[in-house]
Amino acid sequence: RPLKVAVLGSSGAVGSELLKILEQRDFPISELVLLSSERSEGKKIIWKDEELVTKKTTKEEFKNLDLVLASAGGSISKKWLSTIIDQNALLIDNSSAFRLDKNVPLIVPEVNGSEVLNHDGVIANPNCTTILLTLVLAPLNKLSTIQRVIVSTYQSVSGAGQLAMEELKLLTEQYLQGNPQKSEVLPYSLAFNLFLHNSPMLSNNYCEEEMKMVNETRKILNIADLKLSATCVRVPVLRAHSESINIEFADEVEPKDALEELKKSPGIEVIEDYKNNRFPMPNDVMGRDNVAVGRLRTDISQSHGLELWLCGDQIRKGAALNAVQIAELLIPKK
Ligand code: 11C
Repeated sequence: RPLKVAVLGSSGAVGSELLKILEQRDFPISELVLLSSERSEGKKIIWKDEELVTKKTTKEEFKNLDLVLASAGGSISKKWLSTIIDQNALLIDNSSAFRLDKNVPLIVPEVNGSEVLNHDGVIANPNCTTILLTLVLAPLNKLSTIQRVIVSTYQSVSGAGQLAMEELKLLTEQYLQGNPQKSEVLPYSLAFNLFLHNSPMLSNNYCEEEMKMVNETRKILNIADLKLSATCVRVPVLRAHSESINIEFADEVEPKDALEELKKSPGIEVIEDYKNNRFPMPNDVMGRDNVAVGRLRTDISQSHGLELWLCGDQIRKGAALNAVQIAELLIPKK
């Protein structure tokens, strides 16, 4: 039967994409409830030719819901969790609040979709950089066991939300007009600039985002002691993340074998043209579902090493699409 679904955080960058994807994929919905903060209440949104209005999130609005897709931040998800569970509804949560909890599956459908049923009312959607990374690591791990991963990210501004996207456009215009730029959403202006990821710094001198990549990748791949080190960088790109990935395997993995494996893996496409020096770019994947990989080459600095590059739309596969794909795993196939 079609489900009564709520989108919590419906006016944000991920929330808006969730609505688009639910429509595009014809997700079976009997009623869609758009929940938002008080600030964004009353916003009119056209969904499937119908005008819906965002409502302030109150207990009342959760009545008889089957599914809540949340993208309003961890504290909001935590606040409403017991209400959602009381309704016997399922929460698919895009925040980091529950990701490492033992009884909360952390799912990338193409990688560990089989774990989706092991939940007590909450399923977590991983961090965007982690989703893109694990999508590529999982098939390669079949060729030879992964020993160590070094990853550097080039993260778009969409990961910091809708307002940060608007700020990048504004500050770029101001830069071009020769005006001083003052950033209010992000700590520094990203216009013609980049900086190390703006998440809180931890005691080991990795930032939160970098440690999310470590801990979440271990959980999704089910390799508790996977050696992984990440450096996360924010770049002036609107909505697609890129990653440079160095993998050390137990045995030699030929780039052509890795490429063949990735070509047949769902959600991945290869863009690799050495003659013309043409490899994935953020613009190739913007607004698209597939993650693009390329530039596979043997690491000349060590044995059993492989280098590769990927780009994936942060708002789609990095967030909203992955969440909807998780929900689709739970509905009977047509
Ligand atoms: C970014 N990955 O690009 C972040 C945003 O834990 O879901 C999402 C943070 C998260 O800044």
